[in-house]
Amino acid sequence: NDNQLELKDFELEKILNNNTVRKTVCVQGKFKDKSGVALIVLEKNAFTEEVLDNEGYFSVDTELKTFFQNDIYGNYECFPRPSLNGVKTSIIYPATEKHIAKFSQQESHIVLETPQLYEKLTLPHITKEQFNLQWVYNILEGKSEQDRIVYDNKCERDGFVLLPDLKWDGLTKETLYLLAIVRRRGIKSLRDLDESTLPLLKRIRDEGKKKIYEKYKVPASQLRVYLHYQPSFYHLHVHFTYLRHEAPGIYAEKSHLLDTVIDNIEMIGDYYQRATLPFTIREMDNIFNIYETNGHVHRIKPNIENIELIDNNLDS
Ligand code: M7G
Repeated sequence: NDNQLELKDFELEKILNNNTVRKTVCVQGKFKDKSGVALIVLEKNAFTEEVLDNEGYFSVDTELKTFFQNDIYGNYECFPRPSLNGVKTSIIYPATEKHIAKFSQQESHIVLETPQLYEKLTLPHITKEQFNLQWVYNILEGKSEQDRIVYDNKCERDGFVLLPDLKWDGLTKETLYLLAIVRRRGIKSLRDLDESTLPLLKRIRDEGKKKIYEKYKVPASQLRVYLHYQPSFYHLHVHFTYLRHEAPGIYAEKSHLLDTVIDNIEMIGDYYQRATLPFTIREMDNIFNIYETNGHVHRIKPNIENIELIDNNLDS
């Protein structure tokens, strides 16, 4: 297949982000003889309970290279069977400037979005430019990832599709991560939720939890069910992650638990149209320029000491 992307054809240009705690790296480059920028995200897989048994790390095929041994303390590098060493790989091709910004390490800031600022600055921005939602429509219309769907409620008004997130292999319970994508179009984000969407939200919560228990045996009490604000994709979706898994994006400044959202709306029907919602923006995002121009946030200036450090490094 001519369109098949092969890693041997990838020409690395730049490391956008290297997270040594998460053991992930995002690199930018090109595929040989292809135009357009490609991003590749590599992530070392989590340990699963299966690979820790005798067939896995502690088997005759495992090689141990000694760094040092001192009294009762030993330090080694372990080379397990090659089949255990897969690296989770995501390729985005062709990638846009917005994808490059999304995956780059950069300064971020919190802004307080009042309803007025939402109308004046955020809404025009997300209406004008946002990530393409084609992948969402492909799922809803039965064109992609159909074999991954865990549950499909086809009700046009309050239905949704539940399936593994892009970031999850769909197998490793330890890193469980599913998405519920609503069927109804036009609900952009948390800001649009009100009394009229309560039945939909409750259905996602109740049926989502039930289906995840049936399929993965993770009880409802161990699921973290939440929405992001701002999301990357403005078609309403809800994240389901395993409480013990520190999934990316579960920070206080980005996540809103679905139970809290439902409760807020039950108390005050138009809560999310009246609330001030804090969210983070990063300096490479276009929306940063908009909030900066209007005086709501200021770019971090590189300070003199840092510049001297950079100069010194260049000399040596
Ligand atoms: P978000 O809150 O809009 O933005 O979540 P975030 O990426 O900043 O968290 C969108 C979610 O959709 C993320 O968890 C993505 O990993 C997931 N996602 C993105 N894409 C392009 C796909 C896809 O093609 N398939 C699936 N199954 N999930 C995706």
